[in-house]
Amino acid sequence: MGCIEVNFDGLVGPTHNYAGLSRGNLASSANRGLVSSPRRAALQGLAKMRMLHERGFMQAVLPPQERPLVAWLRHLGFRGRSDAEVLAVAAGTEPEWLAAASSASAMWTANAATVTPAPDSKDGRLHLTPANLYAMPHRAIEAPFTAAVLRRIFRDAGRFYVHDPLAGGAALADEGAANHTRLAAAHGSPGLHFFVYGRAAARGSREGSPGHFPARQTLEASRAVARRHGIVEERTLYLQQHPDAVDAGVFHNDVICVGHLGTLFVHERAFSNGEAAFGEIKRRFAEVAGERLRMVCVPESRVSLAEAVRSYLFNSQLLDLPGGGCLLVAPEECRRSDAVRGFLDECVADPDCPLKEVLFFDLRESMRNGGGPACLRLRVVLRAEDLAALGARVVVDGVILDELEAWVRRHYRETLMPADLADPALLEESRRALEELTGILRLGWIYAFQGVADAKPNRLREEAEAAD
Ligand code: SUG
Repeated sequence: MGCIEVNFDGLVGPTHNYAGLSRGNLASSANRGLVSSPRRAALQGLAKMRMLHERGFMQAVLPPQERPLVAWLRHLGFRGRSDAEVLAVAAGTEPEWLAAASSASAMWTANAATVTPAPDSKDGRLHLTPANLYAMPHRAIEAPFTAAVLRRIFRDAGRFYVHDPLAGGAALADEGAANHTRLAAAHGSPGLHFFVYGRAAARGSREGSPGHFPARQTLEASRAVARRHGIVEERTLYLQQHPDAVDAGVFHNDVICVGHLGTLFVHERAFSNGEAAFGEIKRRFAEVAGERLRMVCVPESRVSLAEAVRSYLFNSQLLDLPGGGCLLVAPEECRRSDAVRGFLDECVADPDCPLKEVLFFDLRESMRNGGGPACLRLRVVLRAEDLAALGARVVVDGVILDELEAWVRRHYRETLMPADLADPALLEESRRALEELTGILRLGWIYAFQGVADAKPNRLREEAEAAD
């Protein structure tokens, strides 16, 4: 099957800010209350998209969500005659809910969904499960809109199947592609899907779980996603995150591991039972793909777990180079770390290492919330003919990137402080920006403020709470 990989990057929203909402995400906690720059954040993201597009990679974009999500604040009982009054009431009584309702966290599209390409599903369609992001309220409210927007884009039911987010509460907490890796000989060949979870809900107890920080993804959620996507059992593998890694700030597996086709770049302390886990990945990959996995395993002695989290080395993108081998798209912070830089220099100089080139990107605005290059993109492997079936203008070229850049410059604030979240002018500006964006991306009306019910916090979330 002739398939290509498309990276869907999240467009940073106009309310990008530092609210310290994610316990266990060290950057989010450390940068709480800092002044953010929504404009710079969005332009940094677009610069990454432009560079990869110009290098010949297929690049697409997903729109920001509506924030502050006034419909959710009303759902939580904050009342007012106008939306501005609702913001004022929330800000004056429980400002943490206003912060949660204002987060631009949907920019990290690696958490938008888990994706199973057509060659791996029993019915031959591309399957997507929007992540319920159950672990954190400011992220859990993303799920309904994510499902709605994915359904707009992947609307051809003969080719694509966008499932509902998993219901069932904490036992089925799902963080999407950030905890899933597909390894394959080629994009169109059958892949090995390895899912990484933080805790097994059925065991109930704390067995193998981190002691300090929350483990977000459950084994049960990963299994449910694999089952509903129709991946044959022989091509799945479930591994547990090392509890020390979670406690060191690895809140998603993509903070410590990245895989692409036949290459895996990983820290030695990523998984419980490290050696056995690596052996299992290699053995299973060889069975599925019929070739050897190229694994680059970074030892603690070269880059410590703490340095890996500080630099976000593994939250890099791996992309195919035309001459063979991989391009690593890494955060700028890696260049500044002697240990990381030294390791990467050696890799690139070694003819046996699959990493052939490294590009560093300044994504500081997103990084301060714990989001590196890999967090910002959702990989979707499509058949060439699927591209024409996409239901919006989301695959970017130079023209669209220019339009999006001008749009950001027209609408986004240079700076934002947590106290600004209650400013009714910010709400108006954000809505004006999103209204215009639906036109640029030809999405049609999709936001709750445009009267679209699907985008509102819906009954799925209430079902989940009831089941808890
Ligand atoms: O869920 N940060 C996000 C970062 C997500 C990164 N994604 C991947 N690793 N794939 C999170 O912790 C912080 C928001 C704040 O504190 O204002 C936040 O939501």
